[in-house]
Amino acid sequence: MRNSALKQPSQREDFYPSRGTLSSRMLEREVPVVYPSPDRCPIDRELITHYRDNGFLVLDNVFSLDEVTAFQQEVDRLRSDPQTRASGEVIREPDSGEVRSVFRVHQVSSVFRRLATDPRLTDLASYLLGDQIYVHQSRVNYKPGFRGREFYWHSDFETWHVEDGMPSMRALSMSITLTGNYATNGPLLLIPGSHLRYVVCEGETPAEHFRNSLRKQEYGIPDDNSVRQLARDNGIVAATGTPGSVIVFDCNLMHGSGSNITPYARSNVFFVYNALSNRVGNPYCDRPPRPEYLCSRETITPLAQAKEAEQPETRGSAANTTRLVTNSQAEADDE
Ligand SMILES: O=C(O)CCC(=O)C(=O)O
Repeated sequence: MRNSALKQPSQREDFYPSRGTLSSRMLEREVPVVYPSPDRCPIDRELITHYRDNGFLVLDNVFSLDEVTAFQQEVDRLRSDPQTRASGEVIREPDSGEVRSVFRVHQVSSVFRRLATDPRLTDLASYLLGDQIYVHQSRVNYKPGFRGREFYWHSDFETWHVEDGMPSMRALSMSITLTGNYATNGPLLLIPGSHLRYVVCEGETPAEHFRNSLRKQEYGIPDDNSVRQLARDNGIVAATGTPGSVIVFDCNLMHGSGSNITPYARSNVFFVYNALSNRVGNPYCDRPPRPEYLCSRETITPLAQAKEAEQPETRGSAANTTRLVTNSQAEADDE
């Protein structure tokens, strides 16, 4: 097992090379998915095993409808707030210009700052990562009805490693569903088990890649054969859920989502938790680091300290009900 401690850039070996002159191939993951933790396990151990083997979990009814209503109101406020819209930290739909993503919500919104430090999320994240944690990135993805565009297949870790300098796979995302995520309105699509393989991507990282990649990603995406192989081995699951559910997924899980042509907007808020020992270094590509709103580099606050600074208004158990999503269940959800 490799030591994932951050090395100085000059001595730093790149265990997950990608892009540049490399051709596409798959590397085996060599680091754990669930790290040893001295803390009490906040959910059933069966669910931890499911997460370890599949790379994701869907937890239902974590947040109440009243809480979700407050989160939705905050998304509406942020999307129409002139200061947020002018901040350069907002991504618009390529065609319609509608706001697609708002970044750094854990810093610009007190509602989402409290949510990012809510123990229902952070206890599980720090348990799985076996370390103190901090928010590497946060964003609301608002996929409007009718013309909400897709997010093409990718592993987040590939981008965070190459463009942000995240050394190892010791990070995860939690996506809180703010609307119904139905099989029909562009839910997250996940390839179970794909977190155990790293897909080397092709192509030189363009200058200021983030300006286009967040609207439509064309570099740092897997080749068709790799997706075909991963899907053939493990299938594809649609992570559906009622508002207030939490989708937890490993940083290297292959995922994406289709466009939304239904009248029903699909919106989710994402927090990416990284282990403190896995802080980012220099990017592994030959480009300057991405801006702070996409990757915490200068402002890293361990969440235990953030919690002391501001207590969440509500506390509760990790999840009221939980669900193991299998391929057959995803198919049943479609009906
Ligand atoms: O919101 C989605 O459907 C996908 C989001 C995603 O994959 C990402 O932001 O990395």
